[in-house]
Amino acid sequence: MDIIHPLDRYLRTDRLPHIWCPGCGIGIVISAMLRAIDRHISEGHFTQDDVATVSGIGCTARATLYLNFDSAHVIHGRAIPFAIGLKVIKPNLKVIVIGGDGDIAAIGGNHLLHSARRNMDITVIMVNNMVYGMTGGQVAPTTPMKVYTTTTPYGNLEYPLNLIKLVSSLNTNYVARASVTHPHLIERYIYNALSRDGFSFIEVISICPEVFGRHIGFRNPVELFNKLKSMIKFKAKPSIDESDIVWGKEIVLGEYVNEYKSGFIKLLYGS
Ligand SMILES: Cc1ncc(C[n+]2csc(CCOP(=O)(O)OP(=O)(O)O)c2C)c(N)n1
Repeated sequence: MDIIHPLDRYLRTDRLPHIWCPGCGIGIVISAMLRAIDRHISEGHFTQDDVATVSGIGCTARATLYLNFDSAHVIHGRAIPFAIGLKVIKPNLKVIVIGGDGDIAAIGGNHLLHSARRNMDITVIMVNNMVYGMTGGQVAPTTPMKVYTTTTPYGNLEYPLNLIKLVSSLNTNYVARASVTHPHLIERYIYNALSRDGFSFIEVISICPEVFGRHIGFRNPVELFNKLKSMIKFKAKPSIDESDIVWGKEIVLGEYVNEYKSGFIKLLYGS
């Protein structure tokens, strides 16, 4: 007998099994995202047909292939411009971009800046596993200092981008950081992001056991998960000054920006 999960209606189950490695954090993010969307749908705020998801290339970006919404899987780094075009032409859609830290903050970093600056009415979920996962664990702009990656064999010498600080400095309505170690926060922040106009950004700290954890000595996903969990600290009102990520030190979760200014679409079409 087939077992039907209540969230199956939001998945293209015929596309399963997925490509993600055992212990990967992406599945935790996707299920939390679906629970957040499901809550909005059951509360009558929008319907499944009102949701569109857009992604570029990468392990995280692969999600749109499995999600049962109108979806676009576009080229690496260009999910945000595609999402903006979609939102401008179909302003009633809830447009969600999901991607890795490489997709969103490296090759796609310029688009992130300018969509945030415009307070463009889209939600960006960036799954930060601190490396380029799909291509084998190369250094990313988010890799913490001193960490070994396949392209930094003597440890990363570059100071990482702090996306919370960066996006918060722009004209955005919502900036939050969650972690796969605390899925209820991912769900809550995605729900909150989808409850407002303007630009919303959620960084989800994740684990890549295969090409991040294994390379720095974690022998299995649980060890890496527990290490991350030991670093996580939730704050109801976090300060941007405490949002830097240093591997081995506290990583502060919370809602850093939580505002309800008019978004770009209202300026464009009037209210
Ligand atoms: C224009 C272009 N440059 C580079 C690549 C190779 N590439 C594919 S995925 C990827 C990065 C993946 O890392 P991330 O976006 O962090 O996602 P993850 O796989 O870790 O979820 C790169 C560099 C590509 N597909 N297209």
